[in-house]
Formats: sequence, C-alpha cells, structure tokens
Amino acid sequence: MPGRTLVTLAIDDLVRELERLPEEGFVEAARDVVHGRVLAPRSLEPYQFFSTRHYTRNLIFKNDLFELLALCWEPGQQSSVHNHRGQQCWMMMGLGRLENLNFRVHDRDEVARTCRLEPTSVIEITRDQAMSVDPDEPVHLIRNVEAWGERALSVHLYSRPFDTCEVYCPERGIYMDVQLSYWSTHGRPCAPGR
Ligand code: CSS
Ligand code: FE2
Repeated sequence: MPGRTLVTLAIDDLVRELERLPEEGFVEAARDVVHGRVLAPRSLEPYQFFSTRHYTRNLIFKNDLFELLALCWEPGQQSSVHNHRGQQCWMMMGLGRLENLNFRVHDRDEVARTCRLEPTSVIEITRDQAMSVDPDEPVHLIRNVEAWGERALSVHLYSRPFDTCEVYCPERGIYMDVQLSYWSTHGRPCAPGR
C-alpha cells in the first residue's frame, strides 16, 4: 500500500485496538490495522525468548476471536511447511525481517494423507511491510535467512485462534496434524528445558 502513513505503537495499544474491533467485519478491519502500524520494539521485550533449538511461540493475548503471538527466530531457524486450519494469519515484524515461501497444494488425498507441493512465491516481511497470508494459498514456510545474521521477532495475528495445524513434508509427499504449543504466555516461560 504505497503512500500509507505508518503509525508506531506499543504492542499493548495494538491489543487494545484489535479488542475494540467488532466481530462483524473483523478480518477486513484487522488487515487495515496490521498494514498501517509499526510496532515499538521495546514494548515487545517481555515476549522475547530465543532458543537455539527452534523458533519460540510466545502468547501475548487471546480471546474467542483472535490470538496474538510473538515468534522469536535465531538466524537460520525456520518453520515447517504448514497451514493455519482455515484461519486468517497476519504478520508484523518487531525486530529484523523474515522470508515467506508460499506453496500450492496439488492432488490432496484426505484418506492417504498425501499431496504434492508446488513452490509459488517468495515474500520478504519487514518492519514497514507487514504480510497477510493469502487465504487462497495458505500453505507456507517462514524462515530467518541465516546469511542475514540477525535475530527476528514477528508478531502473528490469527483469527480465529487455532492450536493444531497441518504440517507438510514436501520430500515425502505426506502431511500430518501437529499440536502447537507456547514457549511463554503473557511474558512468563511455560516450556522449561525445551
Ligand atoms: N503459523 C506458525 C508460524 S509461521 S506463520 C506458528 O503459529 O507457529
Ligand atoms: Fe504460519
């Protein structure tokens, strides 16, 4: 959206703004909020938990309508190829930048749990360029490119919340259900030793 003026705000103010949105039309209104705001990095410090093993998922806020998470990525870390259970997903950067790789799913067999993935587009997500996951092509992978050498923190808005997703294994042509878990909730670690 060229020509937009981005408003910088703290994460608590983003939560309040999203909480005020009516349920009817939430998806359209939330998209405008996400694409029109830049997050103040210091406000995200309570949600910064990095692990050398994998990216961490840190809950900021959740109600029946939406969930807001901070995801922390060391250089080189990436998600699996996954979907969002038919829910909308938007991403804003708090620190650094990330790369998004989209995939199209072909020959999905719900019984055999097999499919074929075709890589489609690659998008960079930056602090002044948020991203909406395309509801028509919602299977993707997020990565913090190792060569960039910088930590990243992304804020993910999901509507509605979901706690499982499908994970795809492109090499084997299979997919499976995976449970999602938090590293911390409301700034308190809840996954010690992982
Ligand atoms: N959907 C993944 C992160 S990439 S959008 C997750 O919630 O862990
Ligand atoms: Fe995702």
